[in-house]
Amino acid sequence: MNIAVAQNTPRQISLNSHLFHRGNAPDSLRHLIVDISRAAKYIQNAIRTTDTGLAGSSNQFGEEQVKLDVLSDDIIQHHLSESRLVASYISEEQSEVIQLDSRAPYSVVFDPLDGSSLLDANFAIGSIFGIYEGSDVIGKKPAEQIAALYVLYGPRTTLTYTTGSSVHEFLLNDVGEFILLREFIGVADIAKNYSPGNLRAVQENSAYRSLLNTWLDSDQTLRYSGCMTADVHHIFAKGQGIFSNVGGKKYPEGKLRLVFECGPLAFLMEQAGGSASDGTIRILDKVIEKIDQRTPVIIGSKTDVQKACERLQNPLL
Ligand code: AFP
Repeated sequence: MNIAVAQNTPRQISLNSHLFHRGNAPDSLRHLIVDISRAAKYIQNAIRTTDTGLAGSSNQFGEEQVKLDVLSDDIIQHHLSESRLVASYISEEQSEVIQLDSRAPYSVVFDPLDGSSLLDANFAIGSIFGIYEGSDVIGKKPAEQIAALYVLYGPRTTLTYTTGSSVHEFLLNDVGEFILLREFIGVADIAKNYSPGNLRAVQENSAYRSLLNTWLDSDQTLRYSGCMTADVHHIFAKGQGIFSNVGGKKYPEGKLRLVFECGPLAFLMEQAGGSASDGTIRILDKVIEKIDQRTPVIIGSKTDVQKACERLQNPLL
């Protein structure tokens, strides 16, 4: 009798299993991140199937919302409230803190669709999340996050998370499961790529112009998409790079928000060995005073972030 030998299928590690074995996430945090990843699958489907037009409404920053901003916000809200693990959440698309269940263990901050103005151009866009313990985020610092993650909807959909000690990336496969792609992602100290945002500011901000000139005069390569999630993901993917968004006349504090964008991405960047600063202090040490707080940000390879901050403080160096 012939006995069939079992073929070893390559082992695929799911997000859930990774959170359990490597992420050291307590069950409640693991369930919450898996619930968020489920919301992301609905958003990914909505991106493929929904009209990219304007919703006819604006968010708290006065920016026009596209239909998918509103839909993504609804999808995430629904999943957070169904999880029963969220005391309160703050969304970039809403002007106040939303209380869900004060006895629940976590608060979540999120930008449901970062880069949505790029949707019609079919560029990569993302969803960003920060998770805090307790029922309030105001008065805390991003350093107090216990986890952060983002989902990037590009030619492929990926999810990158940290539970506070290392950074791991997952790929959404054809049967709707996030499968481990790369773990223990690292960012080198020296950047070969630079990604300068809010360049309108160089007209009024001579320090930013001086920084830009140092990049233009270097051998570094420009990589800029207009979606912070995609641009920061580029740094994780290539293992080096620097991204900036610095203030000028229109946005004195830069265009980006501490709570929803810079805080979570800075938390991930530091876990990968990079750094993030507002030019003077660490992004993770900035106190969240209000939900619509903007901040300048320089994020990525440590040595280049430090050099960029020095240049912004002293443009005549
Ligand atoms: P939208 O979500 O309105 O498209 O804005 C995206 C974003 O907040 C961030 O992801 C980009 O880095 C930044 O705006 C782009 O700003 P610039 O207009 O300065 O390139």
